[in-house]
Amino acid sequence: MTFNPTAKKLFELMERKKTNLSLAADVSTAAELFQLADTVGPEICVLKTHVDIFPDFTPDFGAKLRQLADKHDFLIFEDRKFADIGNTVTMQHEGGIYKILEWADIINAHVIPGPGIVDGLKLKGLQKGRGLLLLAEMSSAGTLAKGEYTAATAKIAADNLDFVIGFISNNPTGWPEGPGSPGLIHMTPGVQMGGGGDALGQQYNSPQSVIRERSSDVIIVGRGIIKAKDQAAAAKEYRVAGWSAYEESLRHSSSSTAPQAHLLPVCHCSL
Ligand code: 5BU
Repeated sequence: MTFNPTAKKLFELMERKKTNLSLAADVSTAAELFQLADTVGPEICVLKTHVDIFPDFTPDFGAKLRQLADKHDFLIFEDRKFADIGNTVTMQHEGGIYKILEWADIINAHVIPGPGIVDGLKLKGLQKGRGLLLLAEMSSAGTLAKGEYTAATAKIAADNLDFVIGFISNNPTGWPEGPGSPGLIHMTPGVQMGGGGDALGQQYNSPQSVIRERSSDVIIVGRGIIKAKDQAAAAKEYRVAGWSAYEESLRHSSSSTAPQAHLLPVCHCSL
């Protein structure tokens, strides 16, 4: 069970808004990002950013995004994928021009350097109540994050339940040693209604498959929404698909003996 305030906030807002949709807001400018966040904000639990893609980034980026997060009740997840030694990631998290620590509720990290990366991010993140997702699997073809690597990631998470809130995963139900400690959340990118992929190795599964068959908790959708003619309508469609699959999972699981990772968060961890 995670003992992290950001995890608690997330579980509560998912239930309040009836959404397990995260938007991957990979648009061309920060101006477009703010517009998009305002449009789809009511449908999402988490807005996922790549802050380093915006040519019009300014120091008030974080404050503007936080205003939108408060207005629409969502969390901000900077998909920075930290991957260095603890000392370096501490500086990357807090410093530079982006100052991610100031505005991102959730960050993520590869565990390729070993557990020191978690200690490094925790150094400033814990006191601010931030949460960390570990990259246990990826959605791209040929990913090396699998098998023993995934199992080792779950172990690092289990050793850091004050700060780690869950995983980026692809198929937690297929993990040989189970989907990690109870109460940790699984977020899964590579989601589009029709499945398929792109020309650069991205692989898509439907919301139903990700939540029901693969036992994830949160669908992360980018181009499925961004490229739609009507982004608000597309976001609503993904929210409804994701949430109804989640509810089906809850119903199914209460009538089976198999515990599922994503049932436990919703039972309000004792924080
Ligand atoms: P898409 O447009 O839905 O394909 O966008 C997917 C987003 O999720 C994009 O921001 C990626 O950087 C991110 N992503 C991913 O696609 N696969 C992964 O394994 C991880 C992140 Br981790």
